Amino acid sequence: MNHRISIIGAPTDIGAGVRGASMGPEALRVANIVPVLEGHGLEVLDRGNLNGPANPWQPPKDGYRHLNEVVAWNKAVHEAVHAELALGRLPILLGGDHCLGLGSISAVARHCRETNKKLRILWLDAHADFNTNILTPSGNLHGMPVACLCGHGPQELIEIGGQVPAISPKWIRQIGIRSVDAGEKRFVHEMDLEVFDMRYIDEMGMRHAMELALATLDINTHLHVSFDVDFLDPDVAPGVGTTVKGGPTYREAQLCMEMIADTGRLASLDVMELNPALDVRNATAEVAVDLIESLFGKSTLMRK
Ligand code: 5AB
Ligand code: MN
Ligand code: MN
Ligand code: MN
Repeated sequence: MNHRISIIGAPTDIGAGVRGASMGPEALRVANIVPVLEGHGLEVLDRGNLNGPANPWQPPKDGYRHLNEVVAWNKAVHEAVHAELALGRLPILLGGDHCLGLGSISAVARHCRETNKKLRILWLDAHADFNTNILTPSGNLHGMPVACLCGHGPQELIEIGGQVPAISPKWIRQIGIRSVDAGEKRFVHEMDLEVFDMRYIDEMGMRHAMELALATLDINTHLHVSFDVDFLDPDVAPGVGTTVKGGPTYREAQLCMEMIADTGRLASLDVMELNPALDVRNATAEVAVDLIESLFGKSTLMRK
């Protein structure tokens, strides 16, 4: 794995339905994300925070809330993530709400085109984030980034990566899903997304789900993880705007991260949707940092 890490903060809640994810980057810094990674021998550069428009808190127009502002933030994220990849570094995007997954992953996809790499995306989330302006119950763009990446969304957003669609649905594996809207569900099936939902994890276990999600990676694969903190059960991670009961436990989430680390292929990461305004003494930020530590190779005594 690349040992040169760049932290990029994107302090906005522009795509969310609840305010507060804009404070996520700072809470993760307060929870010691930089020294914890340095403790594993990684070289960490904190690039500070990106800038973008304020949240005007308006109702949706044509099925989208804050589309212009979401485009501006995603352009900034796209350029920042792409610049770190071009320098041969491993970007960690600290959100910010999950609409920014579009900017981040479109940058990763562009880098993979430029360097002839295969891309595999793990989407760790309670939600599929596969809505469109027709299907969405809310108009919130944090519920739409996966659809946008696959080419279904407003032109000015889907073309940010320079190629439409930015990715193929075949490159994605979704894990931990347990809240999908009715129309969104039909669309997920229509596009044939590979989803390891909570029912699958209950029946087959996290280990089996991750074995399949990580199958067929090879030396030429760029592995991107988009970690929505609401992936976790609200008992361990209350500090998110859209909690959904029945998520992975702390141990299941650790195993998920450890199995990703074992592949040695992790090349970029998003840590999204942490909402310090809803957290309890920064506990969710600390859990997120714990899990990120495992993702970067913290191991128990059994492995070296
Ligand atoms: B998140 C919902 N499906 O579209 C919608 O937190 C929730 O980035 C989306 O996964 C949650 O508004 C978006 C009801
Ligand atoms: Mn999400
Ligand atoms: Mn979510
Ligand atoms: Mn959320």
